[in-house]
Amino acid sequence: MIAPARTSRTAFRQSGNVLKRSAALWDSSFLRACRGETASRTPVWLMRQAGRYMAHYRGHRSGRAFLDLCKDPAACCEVTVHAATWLGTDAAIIFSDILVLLEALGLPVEFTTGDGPHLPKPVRGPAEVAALADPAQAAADLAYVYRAISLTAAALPASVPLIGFCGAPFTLAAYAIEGGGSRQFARTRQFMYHQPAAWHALLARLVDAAIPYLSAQIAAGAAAVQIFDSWVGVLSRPDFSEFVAPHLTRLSASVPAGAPVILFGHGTHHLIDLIAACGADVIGCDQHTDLAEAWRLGGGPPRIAIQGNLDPALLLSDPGRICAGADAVLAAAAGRPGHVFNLGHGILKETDPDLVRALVDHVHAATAR
Ligand code: 1CP
Repeated sequence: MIAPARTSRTAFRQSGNVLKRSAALWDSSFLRACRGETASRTPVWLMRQAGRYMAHYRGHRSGRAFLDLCKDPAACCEVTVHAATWLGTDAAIIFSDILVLLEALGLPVEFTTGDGPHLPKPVRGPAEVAALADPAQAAADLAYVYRAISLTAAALPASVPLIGFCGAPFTLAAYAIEGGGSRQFARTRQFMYHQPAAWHALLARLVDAAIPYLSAQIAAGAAAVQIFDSWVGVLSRPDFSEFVAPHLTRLSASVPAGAPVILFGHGTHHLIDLIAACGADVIGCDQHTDLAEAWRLGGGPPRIAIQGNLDPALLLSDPGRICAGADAVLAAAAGRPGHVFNLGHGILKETDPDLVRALVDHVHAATAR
């Protein structure tokens, strides 16, 4: 069964922050597509568009810890604006990380060894859930994110919306329980099956913090929000419905009207209808998801908009292969209103930035209407 949309897309109100940035923003190709409306061309932005593949980013990052960069609003603004303007994307995503919310909730996060985060005080039972910081206080402690957003929203071109974000309850819980990244999420699922009360209490606490966190990002100037459920694809449909959907639904429903909600998951092609029923305006699809099928399962345009889904590994190839891959994504979208072009997951750090810029140009040229 398909749940009603969180709000009627056509009834999106021109809420505070949108008004601040005028009709150019409201009419931007990105926000039009999120509302399921036709746009002058298919909007494009790319997950991890400001990241390690870019020399400019590496320059800001060198000699400092990753989280120190996240806590420097001027540097976050600079990195975000540079990536969006250099690439010519139709939206920017604020430079930050989903794990800052866990840190604010009292779980220290370290980025010391190689690529992955490490959380030295993982959540293993009800005692650690009860010891988490007050959710409202945690959101208030993230003032550096709101400052970065207000600086960035003011610095971006008038027609380029800024996307705020947070981690989804499952993906945040997985980092909190595993104490870092994982392949199988065995501890997470053991926790879920054997300590269901503590599991639901943990996800409720994460949502209690994410609600004021996203609201404050929107108040600071974010025009849309993306909820990253990067790892929820490991769950079966029944487990998603039982252990995740009620929490994700409460989070999506709490986002102030006017700011579209993008729900992104990786490996979630078997969950698309269930994710759509959680109340997203836009479903972010990975490269293994059939876009036409995603639209059908989500209720079709204009009920749902779809974001995706070029394989990020294709950007390691050559211009001919990349353009052919982009054309295949556009053919699957078939000109439906409400397509936001993106990758199926984040840009890989080995990617040549010139090829990324060529991809953005190609999507624009191929879809000018
Ligand atoms: O060494 C470095 O410079 C750090 C690399 C890095 C970067 C550039 C990390 C560590 N995070 C980020 C930025 C980031 N993270 C952004 C903003 C930049 C942009 O998109 O342009 C965003 C939206 C995120 C969100 C994020 N962090 C997610 C969800 C997206 C996804 O990739 O699925 C996840 C899972 C994280 C955790 C995280 N942070 C960093 C890494 C390497 C990881 C993944 C670790 C793992 O595999 O478990």
